[in-house]
Amino acid sequence: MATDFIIIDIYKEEPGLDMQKIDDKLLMQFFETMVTIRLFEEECRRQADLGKLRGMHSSIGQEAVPVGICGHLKEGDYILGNHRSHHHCIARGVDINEMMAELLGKSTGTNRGKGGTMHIADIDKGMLGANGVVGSNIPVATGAALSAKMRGTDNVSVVFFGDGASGQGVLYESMNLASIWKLPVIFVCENNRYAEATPFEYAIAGGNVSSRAEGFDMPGIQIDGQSVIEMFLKATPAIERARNGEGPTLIEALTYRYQGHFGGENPQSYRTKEEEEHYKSNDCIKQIRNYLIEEEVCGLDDLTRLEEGASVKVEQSVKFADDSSFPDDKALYEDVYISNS
Ligand SMILES: Cc1ncc(C[n+]2csc(CCOP(=O)(O)OP(=O)(O)O)c2C)c(N)n1
Repeated sequence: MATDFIIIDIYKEEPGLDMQKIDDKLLMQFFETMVTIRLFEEECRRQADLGKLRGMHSSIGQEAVPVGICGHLKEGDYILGNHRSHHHCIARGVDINEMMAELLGKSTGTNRGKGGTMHIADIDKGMLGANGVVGSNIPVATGAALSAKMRGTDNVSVVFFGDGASGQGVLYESMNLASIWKLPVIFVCENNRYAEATPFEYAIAGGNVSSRAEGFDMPGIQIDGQSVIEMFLKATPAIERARNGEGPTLIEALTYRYQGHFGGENPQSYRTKEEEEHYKSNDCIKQIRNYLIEEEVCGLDDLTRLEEGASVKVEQSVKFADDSSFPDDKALYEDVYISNS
């Protein structure tokens, strides 16, 4: 079994967990959103098994990362994702009916059924897009941060990418520009231990991503990505720094994907069952569920109500998608840009 992550904080003192900064209502919202993501992803798997949806990358296991970060965001803030972005979208409030319709190729989808799982975008909600090209949204997020700064707002831009994407040079070009221009961007690397079948211990020199921040004169911090409370609280200084015009931060969220790299990948011969069980035993939803009960934030019946509500909404998303039509043939010629040059 691969060694467990060792949480390090090379550049800055690790911010403590001040539970005063997180209220009960927000904790329950986190639980509800994480359950919605999990059920939505499980439903996507069923839809794929029925042959209605193709080639998705499941975010099950990683729910706490965007939920904790997006807990800080307000109107006008942007997020960008990657090929594994359903959890980013739901955490930012994208409508799951429109997401499911998009996944099923229907005209009522976020992208009118023409984008699919790796291109979900909802500009009004501040989700500027998922993207199938690894690393490609990192400079887009940096540009969005530049835009927020030039317009004189205190809005921030967050980009989620994987440990594999941290090998792309564009991350370092973006970090450099963001640092010299003090752009309000938060680079969030979701280190789920593998880029397809390649373990991060093999591919990442130095063994971690966060310490690379030091060379760009910005804070770099590792956060336990299986704890939504840690994700939220420890990301606070990064968000405040960006809003205050002090510049970017690199966050490495230590997490784990439970399913194969893509929908149909099975078995995952590059990792052991013991390792999978190790992470599942520390599951992010179980953790917050136990916390809410143990700390008497709410009762079991409240949690059941939230779970049932999420389940109904996910069921309705399939009905909404099934009842929607596929795009007309003439839609082929819509949203197409022609250059005369
Ligand atoms: C530029 C580019 N190179 C290669 C690929 C093929 N590819 C798709 S996902 C992936 C692995 C990405 O790993 P990581 O960034 O860690 O994200 P994860 O899948 O773990 O969420 C690769 C190599 C791609 N889509 N784009």
